[in-house]
Amino acid sequence: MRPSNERVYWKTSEETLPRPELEALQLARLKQTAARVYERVPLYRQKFEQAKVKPNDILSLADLRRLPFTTGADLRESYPTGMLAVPLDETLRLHTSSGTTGKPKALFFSAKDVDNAAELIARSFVATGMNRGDIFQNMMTYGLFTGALVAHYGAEKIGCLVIPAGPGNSERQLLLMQDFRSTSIHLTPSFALYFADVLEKRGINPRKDLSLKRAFVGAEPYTEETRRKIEQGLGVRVFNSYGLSEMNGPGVAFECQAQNGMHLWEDYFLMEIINPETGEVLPVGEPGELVLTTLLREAMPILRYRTRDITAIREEPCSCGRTHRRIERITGRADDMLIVRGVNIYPQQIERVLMSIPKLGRNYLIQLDGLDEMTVKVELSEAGFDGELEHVVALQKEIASLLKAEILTTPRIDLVPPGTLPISEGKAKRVIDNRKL
Ligand code: DLL
Repeated sequence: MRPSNERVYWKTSEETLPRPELEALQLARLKQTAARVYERVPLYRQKFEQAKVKPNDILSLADLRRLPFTTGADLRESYPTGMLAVPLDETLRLHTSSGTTGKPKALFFSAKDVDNAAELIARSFVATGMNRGDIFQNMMTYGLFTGALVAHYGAEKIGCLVIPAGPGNSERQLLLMQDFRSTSIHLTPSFALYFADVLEKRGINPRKDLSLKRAFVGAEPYTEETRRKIEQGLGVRVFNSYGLSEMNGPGVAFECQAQNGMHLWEDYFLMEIINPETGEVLPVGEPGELVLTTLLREAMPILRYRTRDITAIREEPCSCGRTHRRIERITGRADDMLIVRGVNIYPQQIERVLMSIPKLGRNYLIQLDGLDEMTVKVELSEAGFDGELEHVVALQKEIASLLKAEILTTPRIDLVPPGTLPISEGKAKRVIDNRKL
């Protein structure tokens, strides 16, 4: 039954604002944000002085380029409270993001920030067709990670029943899904792939036995091939969800029903694409590193944050009517790039190949040893393979040659039985680089 109050937009006027008005709003908010950090955050005062720029110098959106970048290192060095723009007692929530090295980043939210983060998720979910009446099973990690909590409040705002399942415990997930008829789930691509294995093993046909309609999948990079595997395995439409703790968490950019890039919510964030090596701003459409500026953050505004995520901006209008421009699927992080025998390789290139081979399962691992020896370990699929030695060798050869065409190097292929590689409930660790040890 379709609920009578089904919405197409969460807030129509905000999402369909004509571009000139949207840009005027961005400029006003940028000016306020720059003035706020200049007055209140010593790190920014210092950066502005070094760049010989004052908040009043911002006269147009193009002047954004005159402002300094912020990096992950800035956030770590300001840990715990160095980047706060409000007194601590005006903050309401703390999330952290731990990178691969060193101190975590502490991200503070004011009451308004908490509400805005929920607004953006509500807006994102509604853009996928979720509405009051939908049952939202949140399979992201609750805690310091932004993924679950931010989405939780957004779904409640819409008026959905929210099941705060958290990740893991697949049997319980399945029980909840069956008994409460969850229609929408939120999880990482690696957990989604694993959960698809669980359903297959249990002989569950998700399209017949479950009520799932859609999965919001994000928090780590994945490919179109992986999206298709998840869609088949869980019987859902997968919507790509992009965000980062430094910018609230999830709800920064989200696919709408047109599923052709992710709308980046431009009334809350300014986006730029830069050359990750030189910092030069690139023309719209060219791929490079995404740089984001918060426009409404109170507790911790951040200017020109270097996300390290590689994508491109799309500015052609979307059939959904939203005027916020889109970004393409993230192809990887600048930091994830592997150099193997002199060739630059992103793990997603390997994933794309593996996920397109039906005889392979859904879990894989890339290992680097010694002098650039690469081994790709991948599970065989439950159904698609008989295990005959001859067939194993032929399959290994096929994978190696497909990979060679993609990454210009021939890795060793280790085919392993289904269910034998480490499973991941949150963000997967797909690369083990023993070369650095
Ligand atoms: O992962 C926030 C989030 C939670 C997004 C739930 C979506 C869903 P962090 O832990 O700070 O925050 O990690 C942010 O994860 O810079 C990207 O490298 C990566 N990432 C997040 N979403 C996607 C996506 C959350 N859809 C970092 N595609 C980001 C590719 C993604 N990478």
